[in-house]
Amino acid sequence: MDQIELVHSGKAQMDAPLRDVPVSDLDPYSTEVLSNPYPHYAELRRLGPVVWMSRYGVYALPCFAEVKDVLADHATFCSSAGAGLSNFHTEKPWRHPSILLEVDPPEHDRTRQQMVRVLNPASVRALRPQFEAVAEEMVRRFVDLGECDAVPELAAAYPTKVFGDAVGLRPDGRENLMPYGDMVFNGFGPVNDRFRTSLANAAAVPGWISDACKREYLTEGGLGRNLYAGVDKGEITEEEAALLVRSLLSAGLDTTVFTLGNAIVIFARHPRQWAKLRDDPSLVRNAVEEVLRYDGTFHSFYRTTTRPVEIAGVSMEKTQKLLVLTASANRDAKQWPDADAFDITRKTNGQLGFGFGIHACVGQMLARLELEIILTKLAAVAGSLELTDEPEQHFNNTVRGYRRIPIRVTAR
Ligand code: OVV
Repeated sequence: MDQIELVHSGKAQMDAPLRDVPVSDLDPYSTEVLSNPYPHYAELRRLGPVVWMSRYGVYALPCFAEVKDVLADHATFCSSAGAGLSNFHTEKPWRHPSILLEVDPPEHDRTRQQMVRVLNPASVRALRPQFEAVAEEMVRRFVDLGECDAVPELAAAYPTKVFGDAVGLRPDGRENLMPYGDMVFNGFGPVNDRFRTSLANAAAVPGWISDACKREYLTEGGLGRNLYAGVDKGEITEEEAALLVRSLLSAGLDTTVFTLGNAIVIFARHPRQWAKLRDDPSLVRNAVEEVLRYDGTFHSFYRTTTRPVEIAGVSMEKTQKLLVLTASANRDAKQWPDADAFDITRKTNGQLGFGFGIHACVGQMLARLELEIILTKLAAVAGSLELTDEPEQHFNNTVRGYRRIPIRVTAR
């Protein structure tokens, strides 16, 4: 506990208890690192599987094996102290903690079960016809435009429409969702200017979100309203149902928006891979996994030790925050041959873009469906994808994506 008090204060003596552990003063949240984190991840992996991050008083895990081991052991490496840098046992969370992400078993199993009741293979399968119909029209329009910004025209427009409809949100007000996601994902990092600005610039957003989570706001038959069936069965409270809807709204939109944008940029930069996908659309599912491995959206989160423990020979105390670098693990050459190459035909099994273990993305089937449908339609309708200018990154402490993607698309 007392060690964690120091975590946010960045005191220099935090490296005092350490011996024989590689140390890095890298700031993973600096604009420079976020611009292109991969060389920095490579340097962390070179230092070792456990690296003391002296600025934040946390151990970083940049390698595949240790990331997977830690995520597999939720009893030793818990989520209830928060999935971000802040320790909920010693610092006041900026919002009510997620009752899905930021809890441990047995509480977690109960809420996860409620989420799976509404979000499961059958319910996701049922969404496909509607998702395809919207994609058909949107992708055709996008290709007809010839030259445009792919973010508003496709990457942001598609999930906002289909995911918003699936949850059962009203059409108006959906512009609040991306700024909210921005706060949530910045909130997993330090209280830096980036986080403060995302809160300050959108003061009305959390209020809109909390209204949108209420039973009476949500359309009958949508995922959100379906969560309230658990209340009627006496399995959760009305407040818990609202918080589960909030989880959908927090984690479900900007992640898919950014991943779609990332996919478009990656394929524009790898025309041979794009040609391969157009020639063989059966590669689309693996292409989605490779996008998530190669330049995925969710880059990192935290776990907290529940007891003294050793990882790869490094001993640590109880209540130690661990920076779990899934995006670095996805580039670890010990796991992935030619890890820095984007190859939609490679074996992608085990990529960690959706996490791993009991907290692995509960919406991953829905995300995959959106990505698969858009890439399939695009491969059928579009010829070449060509960036007409450098895409502009959207900087966030935890998720990686673009806010502008100037592109020229030819028809097939
Ligand atoms: C995985 C994730 C990201 C952001 C928010 C949440 C979950 C949540 O449950 O609120």
